[in-house]
Amino acid sequence: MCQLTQDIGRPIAVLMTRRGLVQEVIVGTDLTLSPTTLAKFRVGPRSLRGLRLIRTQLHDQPLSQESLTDLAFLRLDLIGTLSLSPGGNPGNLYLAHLLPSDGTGQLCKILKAVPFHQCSMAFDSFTAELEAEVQSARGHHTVRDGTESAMLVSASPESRAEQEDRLVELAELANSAEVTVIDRMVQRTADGHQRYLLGGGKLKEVLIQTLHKGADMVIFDQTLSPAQSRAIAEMTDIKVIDRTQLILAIFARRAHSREGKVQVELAQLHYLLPRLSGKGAQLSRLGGGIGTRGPGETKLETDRRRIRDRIGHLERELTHFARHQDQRRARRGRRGLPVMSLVGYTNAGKSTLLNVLTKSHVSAENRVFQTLDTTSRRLRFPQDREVIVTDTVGFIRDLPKELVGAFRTTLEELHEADLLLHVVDASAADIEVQITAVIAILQELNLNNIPRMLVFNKCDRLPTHQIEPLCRRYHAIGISALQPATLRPLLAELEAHVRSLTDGDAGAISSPTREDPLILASRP
Ligand SMILES: Nc1nc2c(ncn2[C@@H]2O[C@H](COP(=O)(O)OP(=O)(O)OP(=O)(O)O)[C@@H](O)[C@H]2O)c(=O)[nH]1
Ligand SMILES: [Mg+2]
Repeated sequence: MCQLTQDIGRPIAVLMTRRGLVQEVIVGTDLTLSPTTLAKFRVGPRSLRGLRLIRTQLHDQPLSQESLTDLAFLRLDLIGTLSLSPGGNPGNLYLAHLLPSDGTGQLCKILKAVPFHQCSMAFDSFTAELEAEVQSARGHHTVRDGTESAMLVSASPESRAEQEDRLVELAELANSAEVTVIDRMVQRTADGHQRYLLGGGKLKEVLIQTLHKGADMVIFDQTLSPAQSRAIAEMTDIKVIDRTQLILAIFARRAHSREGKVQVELAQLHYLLPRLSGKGAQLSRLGGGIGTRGPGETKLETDRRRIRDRIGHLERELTHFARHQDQRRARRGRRGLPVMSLVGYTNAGKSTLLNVLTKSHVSAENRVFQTLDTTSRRLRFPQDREVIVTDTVGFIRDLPKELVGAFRTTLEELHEADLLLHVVDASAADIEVQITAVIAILQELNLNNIPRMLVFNKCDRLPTHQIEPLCRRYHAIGISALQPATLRPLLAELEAHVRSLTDGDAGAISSPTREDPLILASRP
């Protein structure tokens, strides 16, 4: 190699396997590897690529920053530069290798330069040991067997603080999908219309950190356009998904009823369809989502047409469900019972409230999107008045449009409500954001002409002196679903409303809520 370099006056690089088989020879300074090589030697989480790169250089100098970036980004076993001594003989050898993630942030180690003929490194045993260390290193994170881990990334023009707030919510979503968060990265970008959502160099940095920390995937808080998804998949082997896919994955896990499953699969297919022009391997990463749920790899081998057919089939199935729902509603309507629907941000405590109001046992847990299916229960007031209380899927800001579309039938039930109880987690840090997000979705669903009552839940978590002023500011009724005694004012309010409905006296909602712009006393 040194002789040839001397002859042609340009550096030469060879890329070889652990057994010493040369895979590529690159002449010149541009070290871009061919996609065929990269596809043949894929790098998984916590592994090295199984390739080492040795190149010559005309002048004796240490490894460049670019070489070290290549080492980290390509996860090479080892990188080395061999300098030419005068006369074209091998001179100094500069070597560097990756380091296992140990929490120090140190990515790689540069070895002391040695004259080529004095290099005593046994590559075989060295790489085997290094790979073993890399595989066992997971920093201080414990990731349960069979689950995945992720690096969370936000890249937007919003302030750092705003982005960090959003990442808190993204981490809750990840938690709900049983994905362990390894680390978070925030990047302020000028505008979101880039090839990769964030600059190419920054993306490389994100991917290097993800590989270094041994995370299984990157989750972006922002929606990746189909073009961005494809561009990123071309650049890396790592699974890169966005918030929408994460939410879809949670829904896929939680859907129990046939109807719920159909709705989720529809949403996933609608998300996938525009992203379906990539090649096989990319495609599987795009559609893979989390775990094995969602349209799996085998299904993805089908072409767009088959997916369209499937969408058509599922949509017909949904229409069938919708018809059944109409019948159910008609039955209920005949009984003439008023319907009160619990709506609100996910994890606000809707199911807990339904349970305590109606002495039921629907599942309520500290996990976003616990509820997907609608549940209806009777609530009996003294004087024999009865209402139906329904609990349904929670909302979240920037609810993926694929989901709104797919959950139309579930959400359509809300049109039957005589009153919407908007349940809010009063202890949430971003209560205003959550309220606004819910109202925006209600508007989008054309539900804003149904009378609405604002209920601040989890008041037990607030200092007592804050509860009253907070509720007054928003014209809300404060409760704690965990403390039944606190429900009295709410029950009184509800009963008054029911009386107004059954007695036809629409104005019976008592003050102080009457002037509340959020509460419309009656339907137009
Ligand atoms: N401290 C406190 N916790 C509550 C209260 N109400 C509910 N929670 C807790 O909040 C968590 C979420 O409650 P859920 O009833 O599942 O909330 P949800 O609105 O139905 O949530 P999704 O179905 O995921 O949209 C659970 O861990 C509840 O125990 C409350 O008044 N005080
Ligand atoms: Mg619930």
